[in-house]
Amino acid sequence: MLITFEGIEGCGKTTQIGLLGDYLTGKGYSVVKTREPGGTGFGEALRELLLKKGMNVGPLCELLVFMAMRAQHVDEVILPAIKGGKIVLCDRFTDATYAYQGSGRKIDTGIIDTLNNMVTKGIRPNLTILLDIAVEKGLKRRAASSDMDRIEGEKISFHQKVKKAYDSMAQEDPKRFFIVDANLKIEAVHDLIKTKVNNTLKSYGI
Ligand code: T5A
Repeated sequence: MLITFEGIEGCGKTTQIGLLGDYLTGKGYSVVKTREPGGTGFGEALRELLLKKGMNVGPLCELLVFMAMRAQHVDEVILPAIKGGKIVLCDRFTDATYAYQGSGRKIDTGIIDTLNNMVTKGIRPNLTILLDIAVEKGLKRRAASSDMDRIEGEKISFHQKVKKAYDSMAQEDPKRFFIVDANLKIEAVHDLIKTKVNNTLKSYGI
């Protein structure tokens, strides 16, 4: 079972993955919490370089590095965990590439499709939680917690394109996407996610 968390900067993914992970573990499930970019030793090391403020990284280079990291992440962490019957909670996955590199950097979707299919080996999220919040509000929250990185520091128009892409993907695939109002209090967001995840697990007989 693969559950991914997506949304713009500062939408609260990390907070909610932490809460959901604790909740599911408390219920006796075996849970793996992971993230992209990162999730492996190699990926976490590259994450730092890739997001470093001031680093000159072109769109194609950025895309290929994200994909290289995803290939390692799928092989080393995600596939083995799924095969082992675990619930994988992943902070960003394939949708982030369509939103950021596709919509934000204007890279052709066909190229992203091909690379995503190659590196994921056909793995698709069973459920994607999209935390929905206005760009300005997300960035404000993000800026209040720590320094902004290279991508977070992009212009507001970039982040608006990213949000628009997430909204379209969720509209096109309402079965997989669950949109949550991320303006609500942390506990209220958690409650909505908990209910949805419980129903999803039930529907899979887990
Ligand atoms: N990326 C990634 C791509 O471009 N392409 C790709 O293919 C992939 C996989 C790193 C970057 O990588 C890019 C996108 C990103 O720019 P990241 O790991 O998601 O991605 O970045 P992080 O810095 O870890 O995450 P964010 O900063 O965006 O934050 P989160 O995880 O969404 O939010 P969180 O939980 O850390 O919360 C932020 C602040 O808000 C508060 C929290 O306490 C915290 O202070 N908060 C709330 N406050 C009020 N009400 C609520 N409901 C709140 N929820 C959280």
